[in-house]
Amino acid sequence: MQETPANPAHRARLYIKASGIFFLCLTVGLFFWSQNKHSSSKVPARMVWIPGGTFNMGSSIATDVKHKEEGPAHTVTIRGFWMDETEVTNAQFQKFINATGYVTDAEKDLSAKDFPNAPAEFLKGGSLIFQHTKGVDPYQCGTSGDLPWWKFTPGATWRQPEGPQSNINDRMDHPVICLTWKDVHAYTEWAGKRLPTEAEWEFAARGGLKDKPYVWGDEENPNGKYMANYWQGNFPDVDTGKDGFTQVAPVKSFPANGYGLYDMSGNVWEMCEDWYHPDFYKVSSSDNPRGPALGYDPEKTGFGEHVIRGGSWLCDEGYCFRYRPSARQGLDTLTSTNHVGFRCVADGPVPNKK
Ligand SMILES: [Ca+2]
Ligand SMILES: [Ca+2]
Repeated sequence: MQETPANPAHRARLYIKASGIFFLCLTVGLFFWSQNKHSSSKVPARMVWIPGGTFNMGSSIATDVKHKEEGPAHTVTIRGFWMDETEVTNAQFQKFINATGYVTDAEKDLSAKDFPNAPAEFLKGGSLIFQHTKGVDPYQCGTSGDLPWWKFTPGATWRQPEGPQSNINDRMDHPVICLTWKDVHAYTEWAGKRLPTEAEWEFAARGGLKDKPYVWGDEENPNGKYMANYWQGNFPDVDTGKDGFTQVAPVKSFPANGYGLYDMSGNVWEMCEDWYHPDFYKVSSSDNPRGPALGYDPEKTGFGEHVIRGGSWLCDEGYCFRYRPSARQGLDTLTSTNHVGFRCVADGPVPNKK
C-alpha cells in the first residue's frame, strides 16, 4: 500500500524504521570495512616487510680517522616496518609532481634578501654536480674541506640532472636525484610514508646478516662479481666502470640483499630522517634511536646536516669507501646534488604468514 502524505504519524514511524535499517546497514558495512582495512594480508606496492629485531649497529673495526663516526658499535633494537624495495625513481617522483604541481628547491632561485652574503651565482636555482677532476689528491682535499670535483651548476634539477642541456627521458627507472631534504619530505607526505631512521636503514641494509662488512656478506667481489654500483679507478679522475656503470644506474641493476632490497649499497646515497652527528653513537639509546636533537654544522651555516646512508656511484674503495652498511655521512639540509636520493618506509601492519 502506498503511503500518503495525509498520514504524518505513519510516515514518521516508517522514517524511523527506514533510518534504523539504514544505520544498521551502515554499522555492518563499517564493521566489515574496518576488518578489511586492518587486514594484514595486503602488501604495499613495491615495498618489503623488514621484521625488526636487535642488531649490532655501526662498526668497532672502523678505527681509521676517516670512518671513526661508525663507532662505537652498539646494540640497537627496532620494530618492524615496510620499506621501498628500491630508491624512489624518476617515474615515481614524476607522479608526485603531476599530482601536486610541487616545485623543487633546485628549480627556484634564492632571494638575495634571505642570503645577503651569498655570491649572486649561488642564488640561482641549481645543484652540486660531480665533475671528473685531474691532478688532485682527494685525501688532501678532504681534510681542507675544499672538494674541487663538486661544481654548483645552475639549472641542474631532478628533470635535468646535468643542467639545462640534459634530460631524464631515458632515465625514468633511475633514482631521482638533485632534491633537498625538504623536497624529499614533500614526497613522503604525499605518498603517506616517511623517511627511515638511521637505525632502521642500517638494520634493513644488513639484510638479516650479522656484522658483515658488505650488505651481501664478507667478500667485496664474490666469484669476481661486482654487487653494487660504485667507483672503480682513480677518484676523482677516472672511473673504469668495471661494475658496468660510470653514472647512476637504473634501480635493480644488481642483486637484492637478504630482505629483497635493491641498491642499499651504492648507486645513490639515501636520506634518513635523523639529524647527523659524527659522535652520536657515543650517546645513542638502544631502543629505536632517533638521532641527536640538532644536526652537525661544521661550517656554521645554521642549517645542520641530516644522515645519508649507503654510499653512491662516486664512492671508491680508497678515499670514500662508504658503500658499506655501517658507513654514515651528513648532508646539509639545503643541498641538492646528483649522488643523493632516498627511499621511503611505512609503519605496520604486520603481514600474514603464509
Ligand atoms: Ca660504477
Ligand atoms: Ca642506494
